[in-house]
Amino acid sequence: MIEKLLVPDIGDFENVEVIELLVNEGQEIKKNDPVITIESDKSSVEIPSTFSGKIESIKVKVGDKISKGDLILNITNSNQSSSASKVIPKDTENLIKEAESALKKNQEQKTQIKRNEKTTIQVIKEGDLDPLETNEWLESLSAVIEKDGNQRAHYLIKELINKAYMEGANIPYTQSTPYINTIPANEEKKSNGDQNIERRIRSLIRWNAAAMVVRANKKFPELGGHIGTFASAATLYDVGMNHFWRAKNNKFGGDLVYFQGHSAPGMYARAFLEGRLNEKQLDSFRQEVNPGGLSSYPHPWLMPNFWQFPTVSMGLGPMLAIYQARYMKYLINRGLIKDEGRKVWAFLGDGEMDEPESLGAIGLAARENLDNLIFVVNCNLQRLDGPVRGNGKIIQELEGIFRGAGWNVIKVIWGSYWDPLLANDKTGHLVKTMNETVDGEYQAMKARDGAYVREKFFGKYPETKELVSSLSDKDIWRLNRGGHDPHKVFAAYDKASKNIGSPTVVIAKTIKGYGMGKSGESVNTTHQTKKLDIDDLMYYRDRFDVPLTDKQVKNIEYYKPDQNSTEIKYIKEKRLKLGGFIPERNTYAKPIKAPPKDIFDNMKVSTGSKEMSTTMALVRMLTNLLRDKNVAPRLVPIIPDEARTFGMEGFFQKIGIYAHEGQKYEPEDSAQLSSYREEKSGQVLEEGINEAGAMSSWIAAGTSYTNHDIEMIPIYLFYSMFGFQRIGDFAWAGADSQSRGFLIGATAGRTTLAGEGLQHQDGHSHLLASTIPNCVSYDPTFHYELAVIFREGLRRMHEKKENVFYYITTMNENYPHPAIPKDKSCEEGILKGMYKIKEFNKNKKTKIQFLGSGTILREMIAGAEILQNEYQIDSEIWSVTSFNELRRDGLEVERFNLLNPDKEPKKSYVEKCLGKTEGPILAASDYMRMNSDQIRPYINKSFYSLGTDGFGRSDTRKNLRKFFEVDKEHIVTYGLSVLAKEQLIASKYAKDAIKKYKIDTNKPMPTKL
Ligand SMILES: Cc1ncc(C[n+]2csc(CCOP(=O)(O)OP(=O)(O)O)c2C)c(N)n1
Ligand SMILES: [Mg+2]
Repeated sequence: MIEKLLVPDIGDFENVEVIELLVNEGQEIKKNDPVITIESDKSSVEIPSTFSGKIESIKVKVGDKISKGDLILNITNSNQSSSASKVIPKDTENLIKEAESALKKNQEQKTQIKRNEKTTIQVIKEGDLDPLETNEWLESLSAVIEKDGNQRAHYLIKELINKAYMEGANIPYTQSTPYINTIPANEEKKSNGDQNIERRIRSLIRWNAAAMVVRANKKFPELGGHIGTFASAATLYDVGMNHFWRAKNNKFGGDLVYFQGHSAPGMYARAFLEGRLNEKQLDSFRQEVNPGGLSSYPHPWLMPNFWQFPTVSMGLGPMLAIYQARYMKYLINRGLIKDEGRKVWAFLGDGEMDEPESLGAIGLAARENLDNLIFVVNCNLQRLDGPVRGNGKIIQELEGIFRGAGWNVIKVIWGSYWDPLLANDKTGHLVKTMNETVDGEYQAMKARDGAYVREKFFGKYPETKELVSSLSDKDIWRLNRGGHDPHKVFAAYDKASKNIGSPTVVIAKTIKGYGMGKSGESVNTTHQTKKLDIDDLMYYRDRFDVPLTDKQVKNIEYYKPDQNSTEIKYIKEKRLKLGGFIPERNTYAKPIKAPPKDIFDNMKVSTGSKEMSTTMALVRMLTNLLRDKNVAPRLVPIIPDEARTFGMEGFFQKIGIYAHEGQKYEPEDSAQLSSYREEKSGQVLEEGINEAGAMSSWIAAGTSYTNHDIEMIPIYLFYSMFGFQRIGDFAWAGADSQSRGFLIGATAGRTTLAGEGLQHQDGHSHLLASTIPNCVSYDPTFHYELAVIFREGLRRMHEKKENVFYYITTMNENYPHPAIPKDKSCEEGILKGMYKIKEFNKNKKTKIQFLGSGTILREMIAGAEILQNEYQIDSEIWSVTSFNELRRDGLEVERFNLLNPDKEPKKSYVEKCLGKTEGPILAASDYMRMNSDQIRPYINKSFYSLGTDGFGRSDTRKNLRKFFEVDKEHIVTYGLSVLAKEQLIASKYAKDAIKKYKIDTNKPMPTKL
């Protein structure tokens, strides 16, 4: 049966141009195969077939204008159902089934667990109006727990609270639980590790980490470093290293661990025992200029085989880890990697949690059920200057925030020595005291001694005083904090690793500078302590029983037991069992096969009179790339809620928006071609209004080649003003991580984005991009420039695996695009940063060189034409695709020449282009003058620049360009003025132009307006 394929609902557009026919008459196609591409003035979209079958006749041709309901083609319907194109990958199906059954099992188990014993903690009756009534309620609750289990009790309490709200009792219920461990002592999973050996190993790691910092600072006091942080976190790391974190190897993808930046000494000290680093390397801590030195903090750029994640700029680690975990699920759900139950662990400081970024994305982690994510917050109660929350309790505060966001919270506050005391706390006064004591007091207590704790803490109530009456001060001093107790930490990690359906945060209480004694334990200056005198070192040795003689301590010697010692054997065995060492950075990713040339070639022809923006050209190019079977699955388009701004809404239907739960609703625009389609295997990361999150996704995808051994091509499109300026520190971390991918600063340029005003108009992002050494940036004007640049980016990064990333600006100004110039060296010039695009040569008299970038190049071409026709001035026009790249080349050449004074000087690329040209040079871009001024030192001629220095403001493009003096009239006028100054023409021409174009010479500099 012959069916008619009509133009579907394409939204608000009519008379949209057909730009491509993707099928031929007689061809067999499947349902959903694209048949034509149409393009409005903003975006291009493919129209898919709604039938399968053989095409009988095509009723449209390229250039036709079509609207909803028009006939596209006739097709013999083969009646095949073709839902096959949208099947969920097999792995994903299995994953869902597994997760669902596990969830069910988990729930069932929970209902089965019945509390046999009554809680040991009783409610203190103070402030209770009717203790009898309270008791009745409590007994009822106990009976429910006894009979029907925890779930039922929880349900009833929830219902009671709901009812209270409905009755108007609008009292907020607290988000936090009592100040005790989340896991009761009797439910702790026990470690099978040998605690004695583990303690000895931990002590050696502690010692070597401290020794490394002290030795470096003894040699060069300026080097710095931290002892106190790792001292507080050693157990938290050690338990993970010995029992939980699985390394990447040929059988398993590996867990990913984000180490707290300034705990790095501890990681080096462990690697030393593992035999991965030697003494010489430890002695090169913070001395990285010569090869082999150890980075101050985790920096993959500087230690590319060791560190995986840069974390020391506080707040970035937590966000990067969240998006890493999300990206891992994305890869699984798209069927690109297997689900192996890998985890992402992130270690964070309690002070670090003050950073807005640290907590900024926790909602996403819960919303997306990231049960592959575990945060460990080391609550040593201190940051750099003093207490994190002297007047409050950071652990309780964090618990409330994370619980509120939907995380599984595990508090590890008290060590095992507290267990009997808590069990004996029949009156509840111990927990009451724990709840009432603020962090400032907790910190002060650990800076003193057992007698002080007895008086200040246990002395608060007669009941608590009594509780410790049989303990000596030494016993009281030994009462340990949860984060220093390997049993408690093990139980917490075990539970965290098994949690299903939500992310987990382990909030562990520790002591900053643990074991450092008077020199730095729990004192406000702990963070800064990097030198320990002999007495302190002796104390530290004794505190952790490090087998060093006094003489060895005086020499601050490292301690490494013999290869065959139980300790070294144990540490290696444990890591062997867990698949290898951590951290370690490597890659087994295969390069992506380059797409065929013709994908780009159709951008090298003229668009004729058809106008389009470079943003649109880019989207067209991506649409074409999505047809290449090698590249298509690897593209990761990332957009922070601006798809429609960039004309990318066609991607919603074509490749879907990633949504871990699929789409649970029929979208409002479901009848339309570009309707909003969310899908479990969706490809677009639609991040919402969240530039930091989008950038974190970009970094996760850009480092996929090492973290997941699969090369991916992230393309993050953003409003250029909300790029580097907004997320500069993330971009720096992305560079350090050796991310590969594209950043696209769309709607770029101070005068090109017209109406949006001061906060939106970017005139400096290229300068910000230039500060990142491995960022390659371009400001192309025409579609063929974009094609050449993008193709080279794919080649360098994803085929040749070069560790650079690309920043390309695209604009929203529509104009026709010429064909690529015939000159063979043009492509090379585009990539190097400049090439001659046009020459006005009619008059053969006076000449000027014009260098233009981005949209302002077009103003220059127009200005040059006026100069030739009205003033008989000739010119050569150079399209500068990257002042940044030109400067880099200039810098290198200049340095070479200075270092090789006896050799024939090399020529910079700028000099090669302009050295033999005639006339002065006038450069301009839609960016600050500093952008084009970058090449000034490499030119031996008079050089002038125009640019958009100053605050942007909303107006038409024409008015803005006039205001910033980069329109064609100003280019003509300034051109004449430059020639007059060079005494090549009389100054009256410039004066006449000023008059003719009504240029106000008294107007202040735009920077002052
Ligand atoms: C963005 C940023 N700001 C400031 C610093 C400097 N800094 C390094 S450590 C530190 C204190 C950290 O305290 P906390 O997070 O509690 O870690 P702890 O050492 O106590 O484990 C500060 C302010 C930094 N590294 N990054
Ligand atoms: Mg801290």
